[in-house]
Amino acid sequence: MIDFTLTEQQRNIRELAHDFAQKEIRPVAWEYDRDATWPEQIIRKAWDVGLMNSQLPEKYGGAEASYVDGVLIGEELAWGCAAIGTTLGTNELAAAPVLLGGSEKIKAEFLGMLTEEPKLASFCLTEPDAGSDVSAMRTTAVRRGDKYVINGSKVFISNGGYADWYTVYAKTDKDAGHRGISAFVVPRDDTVIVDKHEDKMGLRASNTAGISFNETEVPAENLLGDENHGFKLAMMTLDRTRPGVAAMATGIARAAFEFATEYSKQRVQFGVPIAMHQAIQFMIADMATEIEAARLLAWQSAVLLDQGRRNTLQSSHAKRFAADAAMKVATDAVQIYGGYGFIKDYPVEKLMRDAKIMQLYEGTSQIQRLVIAREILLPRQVDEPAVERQLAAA
Ligand code: COS
Repeated sequence: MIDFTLTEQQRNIRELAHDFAQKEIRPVAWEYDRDATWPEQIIRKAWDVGLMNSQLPEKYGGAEASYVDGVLIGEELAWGCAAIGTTLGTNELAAAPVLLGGSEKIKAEFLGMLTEEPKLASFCLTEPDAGSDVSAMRTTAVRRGDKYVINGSKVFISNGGYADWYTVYAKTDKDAGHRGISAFVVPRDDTVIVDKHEDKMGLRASNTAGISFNETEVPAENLLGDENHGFKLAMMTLDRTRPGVAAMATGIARAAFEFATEYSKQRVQFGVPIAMHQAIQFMIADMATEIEAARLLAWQSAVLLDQGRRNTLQSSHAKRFAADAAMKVATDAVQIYGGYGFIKDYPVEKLMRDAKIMQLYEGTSQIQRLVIAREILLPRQVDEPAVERQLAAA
């Protein structure tokens, strides 16, 4: 049987996230967007009520929330503000490879750090010359005795300027392509330099930094999984986090849709509210359908994860569709507002700018299509639980 009814516990989680978005995020979202304000107070409050790190296992201080819970939270927080939603969700992205490949000691130390205090962690994969093409990364990690020494620069790192530790991908074998990448957990120290805080088109209250590692030493035990298995760890991480991005995109789309629908009932042109014009009704109808479809794809990709099944295909379906839907819905919301949609006195231009990043981060819409095409034309046979066991045992 297929049943899309949420359980009472899921409804409660969604309500908690919605109330938080309504009371704590929405009132400051547009001001924080204008000034690119770091949402420090909101981080503390979200951490206090359990809206951060919720998916971490109980033994490391998390709430062991399901992936479905994660997408419910993600949609509501992004409905409040996608920049603040991203800020609150980034710990789960950084934590995923640690959960997949870290030893018990490493998990207890680094995941525990996030749940004991409102600390932040970042995921460092992208480099100036290695965006979609992960294998082109140049950061290196060289083994010296019982340590690895990391050198290189990462860009577009969410929360990078404020993180206490980083999941860092680096080449341990420069000539082996994707099979020469390893993942490490790297505490912040004096050798970790925040090069730059990006001034962005949208998602402005989120911190996006350039980070460089300069002879950064980490103990060999900070290697996640086996040496040279980092690429798979990154892909498995993205399978787990792209449903959350799809949910956030759905949240942006829903916010734009609600504003535009309300506006269409108030704005009078040709003697009637513009909602009476079929041209507007059709736009509103299409927006509503796109949002429903985006949400269901996000839920499906999360359900598979909760069932312990591989979701690469569904994760990319969800991320691609929801991101493109958010961009279209937010653009149409601006269209419904007409000229007013284009000015900052009205709420929807921010949503259009925020929607754009959904088509870019955690894999562009083109990369999602590449993954989808490969999964259809050349399906990979991966025994993922076995991969996870192997990683966990390493
Ligand atoms: N889970 C587990 N393993 C995976 C996997 C997944 N989802 N996807 C690929 N792999 C494995 C493959 O099975 C293959 O394994 P072998 O080495 O045993 O053959 C290996 O990884 C390489 O896969 P593939 O040939 O598909 O790699 P490509 O270099 O062609 O890259 C894309 C694949 C383009 C999909 C990948 O680089 C990607 O996702 N890029 C976007 C990165 C991104 O999202 N960046 C955003 C910043 S992170 S916030």
